[in-house]
Amino acid sequence: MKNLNVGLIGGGFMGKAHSLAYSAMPMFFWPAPAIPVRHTIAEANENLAAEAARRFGFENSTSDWRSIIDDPSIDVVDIATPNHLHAEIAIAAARAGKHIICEKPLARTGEESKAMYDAVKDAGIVHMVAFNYRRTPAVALAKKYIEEGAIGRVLNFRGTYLQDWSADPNSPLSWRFQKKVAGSGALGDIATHVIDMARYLVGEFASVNSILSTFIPERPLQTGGADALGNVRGGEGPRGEVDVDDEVMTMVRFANGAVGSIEATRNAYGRNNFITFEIHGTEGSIFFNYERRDELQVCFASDGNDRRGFRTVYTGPAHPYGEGLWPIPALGIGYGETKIIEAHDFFKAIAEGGSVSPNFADGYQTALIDDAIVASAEKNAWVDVPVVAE
Ligand code: NAI
Ligand code: SOE
Repeated sequence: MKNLNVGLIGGGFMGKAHSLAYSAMPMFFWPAPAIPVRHTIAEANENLAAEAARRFGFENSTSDWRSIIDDPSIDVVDIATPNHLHAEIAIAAARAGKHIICEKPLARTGEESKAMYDAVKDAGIVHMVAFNYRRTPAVALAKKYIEEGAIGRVLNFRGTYLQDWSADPNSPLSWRFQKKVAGSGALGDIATHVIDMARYLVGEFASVNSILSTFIPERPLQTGGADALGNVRGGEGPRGEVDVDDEVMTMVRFANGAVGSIEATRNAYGRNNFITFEIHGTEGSIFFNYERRDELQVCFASDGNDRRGFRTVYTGPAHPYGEGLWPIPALGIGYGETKIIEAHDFFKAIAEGGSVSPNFADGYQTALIDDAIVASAEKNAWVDVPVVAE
């Protein structure tokens, strides 16, 4: 069992989640495919970096992410910065031969994502984009049922990602509301998670017909670079322009003939991490809600007429990733577990010399879907989605 040295860039929300995953992965999955060593963490300045190293258990800290790229003892580069830095860091890391896990969205646009995908292909390293929600055991169970034909041919996918952390116009103008940093708003930030699950569960998108809206056009300027996710109100201070979408709605035609819809907003009072999908097939239906993520609701047409209806399967040892997680169903799957599973699958691919999904090809394909959604909203028309050539 090898030790693999990790250089983590960004010590905010995702820095915390990934550090937790590196420390806990061998505790859950034993024997571990490899042991992640928390070698170096980079932050925006020396103080933040030193604090992050202490807090997240890293041996070294730096305010210059390039020193991670230049360090020959680092095996894995983990990109957990705001979106505008993903491409530059990933391309440099690929050229240095590092394995890379990059947070979602892969980048701000399809063009940036393509450059990243080309770089990792040329380098022949293991690459992953961190769409972790597909690794919720109940979501992977839905995939298993679909692949086994339990709900027949998929006809319809109806997905949502609803949050309310930015519904208050006084929540600050974090980097998530700035196009030059984020690329897009609810689209890249949260709709992409549902797009990833739709591709995983149903298949490739053929075309989209979309609406993008910006309901809160300005917000109070925020101090500090990390996103407070609405937890700090801006009050009466100076305000700046929001130049990204607040809300996205899109209809989808899938290449296999299924149809669907996806909605995402961070302004839905009362919704927190309301990631849902309902999938209808010729032989049954599946419903998932991340706010009740231990559960998968299923209804099979083969059930007798007098007992047909949704029933709840609680995920546990009999289900995907069950061998590594908790010994009894419904003990509680959390956000952390999705990141621990993600780390496991990434390190397994490195240890075995294989590949893992979702990878940069998936991140690039998702960015092409995002670009098509933006073009569709601008044209007020259906737009075809190009497919990444592998
Ligand atoms: P955050 O704002 O909490 O943290 C970002 C950190 O990066 C900050 O601490 C900031 O100081 C640091 N940073 C900025 N410039 C840097 C530089 N040049 N060098 C080193 N560090 C630098 O942001 P958060 O929420 O952690 O988001 C980071 C990425 O993760 C984004 O791409 C976001 O879309 C993604 N994300 C993914 C989630 C998921 O469920 N997969 C959840 C939350 C975020
Ligand atoms: C904010 O909307 C956010 O942190 C997103 O950036 C993540 O991707 C999502 O999983 C949780 O919410």
